[in-house]
Amino acid sequence: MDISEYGVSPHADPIVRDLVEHDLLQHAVELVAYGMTIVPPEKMGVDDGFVERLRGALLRTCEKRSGVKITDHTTDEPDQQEMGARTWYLLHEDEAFAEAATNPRMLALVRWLCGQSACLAAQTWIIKPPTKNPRTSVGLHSDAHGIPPGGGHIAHLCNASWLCTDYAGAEDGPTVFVPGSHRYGRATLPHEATMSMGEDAPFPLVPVIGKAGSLAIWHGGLWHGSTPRSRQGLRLTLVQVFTRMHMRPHHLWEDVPPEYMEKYPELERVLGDPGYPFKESIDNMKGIMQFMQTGTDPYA
Ligand SMILES: O=C(O)CCC(=O)C(=O)O
Ligand SMILES: [Fe+2]
Repeated sequence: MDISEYGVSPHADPIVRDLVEHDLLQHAVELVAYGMTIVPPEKMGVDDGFVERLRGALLRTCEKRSGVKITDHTTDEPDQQEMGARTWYLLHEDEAFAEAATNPRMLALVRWLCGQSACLAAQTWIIKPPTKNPRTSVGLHSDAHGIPPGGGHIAHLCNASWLCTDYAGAEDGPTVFVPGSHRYGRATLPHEATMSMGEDAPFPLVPVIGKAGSLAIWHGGLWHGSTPRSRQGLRLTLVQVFTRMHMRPHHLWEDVPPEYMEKYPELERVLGDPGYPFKESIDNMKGIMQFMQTGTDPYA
């Protein structure tokens, strides 16, 4: 018996059929059980050309925006700070970003997590040289910024990241996950964010291991961070955030008369000045940090 053939769940049926057709059922199960999965390139239907196009697009955009020229990503080691300032808002920069956002097998997994109405919310990159200062590694966090405790188990958003270089082991300084933490239903508290992710980590951690061209996809509420990189050259990743429709604003409030703003100062706050939406860079970090606090405190 194939339940999807009964046609009584018109939203779920096409997703289930896509997952079956593309041999993605193991990955769908891993997303439910662990909150994360890594799909190898051969199952994503991508060839070496795709990874090369995407890596080229990342390197060109990085050079255009930061002036940092990377001629050989396997040996060059530019300063991370210089490359890390204007990493967002990529779609218009290169067609490879549109290709990456619409891979049908990726979308089947995105829709499995976030439903048929899932929208692309953001694209950004990680270009990671060897770690000089371990404190600059990314601490444990959830990507579900702003979802307060009590937000439940459903994925309000997910992260669908294309690995653009091989992640072979700890030397690559990979993303690491706390499997099952998507069920905790809250972001990490400050002391959890700064916890060690080495041998003495208080949570069992699973690293991303996969070839370039793999997709690492996770439930937005899953706790993760990354460990220091020791390998020569750069780790390159295209990060994509997909959200459910309810995460989008109804209005952008672009036409509010300035005299209203002056007369009703509270408008600035209630119309939302949290730092979203933004373009290439986050220039309103203060607002975003406050917004992230709602991940652990519903009154923030
Ligand atoms: O792999 C990393 O360095 C961090 C990744 C991360 O936190 C993310 O993509 O949300
Ligand atoms: Fe993250």
